[in-house]
Amino acid sequence: MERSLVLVKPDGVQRGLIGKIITRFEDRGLRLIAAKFLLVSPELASAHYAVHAGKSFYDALIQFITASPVMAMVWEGPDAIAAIRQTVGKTRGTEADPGTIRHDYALQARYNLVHASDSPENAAAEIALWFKPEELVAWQRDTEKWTYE
Ligand code: FUP
Repeated sequence: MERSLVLVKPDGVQRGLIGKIITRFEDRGLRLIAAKFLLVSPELASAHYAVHAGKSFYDALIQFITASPVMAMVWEGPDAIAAIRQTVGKTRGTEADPGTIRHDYALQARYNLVHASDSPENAAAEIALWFKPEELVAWQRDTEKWTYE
């Protein structure tokens, strides 16, 4: 079982896509175990995007992620990291496969709607950055026994 930090970024919130994006993950059979709606501080933004510090797009990315609220979530399931990144699609909407969130709703890299953890190690670090342990809810969807073994 894996966990992933998923953010509906400011463009997704402003465009009213929170529900549609959550539905993609619910439909996939994944389990939502934490959620919060917040305005991201510059400190949280720079910690979250530390790996991109110094890159040409970094300053614009920090400005973007702090400009308007985000919906932060943790989703859980078997191979959740790969499954979620597959559903999200490649960074640029014009390169993302049809049927992915970024293909269906996005065009460019910065305005790509969703963040999703890219490895178990990064997921653990990101979840610890965004959520307290007690904010993660242990539960099971009754449909899971008909979705995966
Ligand atoms: P992804 O894993 O697909 O979210 O993308 P990356 O980790 O490569 O990049 C993180 C974020 O940086 C992207 F979601 C958007 C932003 N970015 C840009 O703004 N410009 C770029 O050229 C590349 C990434």
